[in-house]
Amino acid sequence: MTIEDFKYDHPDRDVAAFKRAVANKLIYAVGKDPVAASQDDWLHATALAVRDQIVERWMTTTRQIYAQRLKRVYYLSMEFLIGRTFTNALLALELQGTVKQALADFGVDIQAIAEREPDAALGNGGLGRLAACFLDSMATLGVPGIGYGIRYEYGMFRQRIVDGQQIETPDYWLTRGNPWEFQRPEVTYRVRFGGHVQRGEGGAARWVDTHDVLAVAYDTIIPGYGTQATNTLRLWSARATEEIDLSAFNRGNYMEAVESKNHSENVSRVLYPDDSTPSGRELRLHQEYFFVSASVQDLVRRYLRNHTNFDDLPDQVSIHLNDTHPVLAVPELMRLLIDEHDLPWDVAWDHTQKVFSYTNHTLMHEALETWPVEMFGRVLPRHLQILFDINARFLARVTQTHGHDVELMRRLSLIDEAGERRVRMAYVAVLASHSVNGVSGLHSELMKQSIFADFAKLFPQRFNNKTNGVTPRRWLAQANPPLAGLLDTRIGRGWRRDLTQLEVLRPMAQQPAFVRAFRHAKRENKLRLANWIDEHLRIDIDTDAMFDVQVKRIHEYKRQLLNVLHVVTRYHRILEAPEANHVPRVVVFAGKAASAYHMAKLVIRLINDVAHTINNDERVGRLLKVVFIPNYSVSLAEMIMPAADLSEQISTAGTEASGTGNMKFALNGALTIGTLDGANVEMRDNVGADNFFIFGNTTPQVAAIRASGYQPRDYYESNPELQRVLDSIRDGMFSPSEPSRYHEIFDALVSWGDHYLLLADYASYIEAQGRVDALYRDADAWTRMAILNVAGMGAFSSDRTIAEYAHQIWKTRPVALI
Ligand code: HBZ
Repeated sequence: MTIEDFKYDHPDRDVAAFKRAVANKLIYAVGKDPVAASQDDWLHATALAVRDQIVERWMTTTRQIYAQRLKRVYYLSMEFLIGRTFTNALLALELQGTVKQALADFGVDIQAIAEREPDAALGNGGLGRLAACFLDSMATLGVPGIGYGIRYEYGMFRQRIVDGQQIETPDYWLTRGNPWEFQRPEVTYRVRFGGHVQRGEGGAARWVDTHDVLAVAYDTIIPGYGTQATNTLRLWSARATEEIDLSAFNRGNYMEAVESKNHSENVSRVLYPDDSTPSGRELRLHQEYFFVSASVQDLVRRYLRNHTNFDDLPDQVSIHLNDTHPVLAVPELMRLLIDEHDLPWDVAWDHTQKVFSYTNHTLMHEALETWPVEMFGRVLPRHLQILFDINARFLARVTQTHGHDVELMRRLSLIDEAGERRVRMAYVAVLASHSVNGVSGLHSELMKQSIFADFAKLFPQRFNNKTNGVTPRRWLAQANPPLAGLLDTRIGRGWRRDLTQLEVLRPMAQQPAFVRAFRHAKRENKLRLANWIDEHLRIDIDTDAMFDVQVKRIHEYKRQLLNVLHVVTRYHRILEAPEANHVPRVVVFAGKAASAYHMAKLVIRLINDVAHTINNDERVGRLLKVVFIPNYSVSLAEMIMPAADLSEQISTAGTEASGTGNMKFALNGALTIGTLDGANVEMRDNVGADNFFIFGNTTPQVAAIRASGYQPRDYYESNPELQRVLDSIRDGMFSPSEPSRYHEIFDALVSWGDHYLLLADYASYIEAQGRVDALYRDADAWTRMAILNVAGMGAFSSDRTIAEYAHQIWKTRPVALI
């Protein structure tokens, strides 16, 4: 075969043209002879050919945003959990058919190469994935948005399960190159650390003797769906400055020179894998400042390209803070305006407040970021001064309006003075922003009553809610071809850009033919997952069984352990009455634990031990199987969620800010068993309470139980079934080689206070699971309810969320493209 053989024409013009494009890329960009090309080479070449089709749109969009002098949104986030790009790009361009055919002509299976693409796992969980859904929606709606973040070399760790336990290994996702990014060596900024501040003429601050790191931009194209509009995700990578090398080199210490170079490049090396407790490490503070400094320098430079002063800054720029991680952008913008551009303080502060907005993602006290003043001052001396100045002016104003209330000052201060002095990053974000939002109705209310109560009284108009959403392109069109295809034939293709169109499914729940077709689509997805589990985990599961799924980060508040208590309850019931009419279930878990989170890791081990015991117990057979899928990721979620019958959203009421997995499951036709927590509340309202399995104590009830002195032992002693379950875990039923392995879990629940109220919710949960079983026995009734769930999910598109941010917070107009 020769190279020319690979360029022969296909009767379809688009296919023929695309084949030529792929062959060209393979030969001239990848440098491979088609006869010798590996799957990875084909993927790379195809990705480059697809990318070419997006680039022109990208340039047009950028040019038009300039020409129309549109306000831009800069979405600052430490995490963008993008997953795979290839299939998503094909979807955006509606190119799947063409590319599939072109590759087939080369003897290449599109599915096989798509699965070779590594996930860009530059995030921990919901917060990072939300940022990725938002990028997709901003592009689709034509919102002129740029994402700014860090190009971590190592993303979220890879999880292996060895002897039932989580083992972390590094995820070097760039090994085979990344065809979706453009390196921009000319877009490089100096980011300074350390040193000290001198006072120059007239008291002007000079920040000197710093250690500097360079931030180099890498751009990824974010195509919109059904539009020409295309946005940018700009990620920063750290490079050593040349002078670091030279100074050490001149002293004749080559190794020292190289070492210090490595040291500065560590800044963008690795994503911190903690999703709730801030790490407190100095490198993390460096990461935060590194990426916001580069981003703010970049956006100021872009603004100054067509402005001679800062008067228009608030009309041209919005900076959004995805949680507090990027909040150093506040003192950084102040520093640039005051120290480098000589603006008076009050003008700079007024601009800052108009430009910034902030989203909070958690109420948990231990999750709120604070930095020791000592460390902060050492790493960022000038920024600490600026924060002290902001604080002093703020507290002086409060004194004017509220008198000298020392207790109020102590509560409002940006500096926590109890014990070691610390900077409260969330307070900086609230004070510097014109908008502070939570991520579900419940969460936004609780936010005003708890962590920000004093600020909500001072600035009531600042606080608002933006309920999260998910992109229907990735989470339905791409993840669930059987259901997407069914919807296309019955209601048209418009739901991809307007998810409220799902509403028309409501009456179709009464049409037997549609019910059958819907169930058939679910079945295909269950088969796909069952095959995967068989192939990768060697567990044989029954696709007629109910697929009961809980996939998310492992955390005590998310209560995977409550799910385990239910599984063990079923196990005992089966052993006790093997002939009874049990509803067969496959209970699926997946999720990562933070590497230092002992309890979460123990829960993973328990799940695996329980799975091992039950799956190998012949008395149980097909009635119950438990599967822990290792290394949960975006691409695994795309396979798991469409296969679920039942979605477990069982956090203690008042703890899960929103959840977004809950939305993805329901959108894919799973029923939810859940507490009245986060966005579950709004989902229930939208699909109807009759179509949602709610259980457990509500937020006010949880508060009341705690306030009256919760005694978990009372629940243990008064519920024999619960007692049997807990005793069997304590006594080694699932860890016979080490019977004491789970004593700690037993004690945490029964003796040490059961902080997340598992025992208080157990009976209600088991009762709700009984209602779930009863419904599953009636396949048509179940499917009708699933259809009504899909029909009610229109509001949970991230397009709706982003439209609200754009109108109410950012006040941006979409780009007009011809
Ligand atoms: O953000 C999650 C919330 O737990 C979830 O309820 C919500 O739906 C989602 C989107 O709003 N929060 C996170 O995922 N948080 C993190 O991943 C995180 C990462 C690094 C940190 C702290 C939190 O230092």
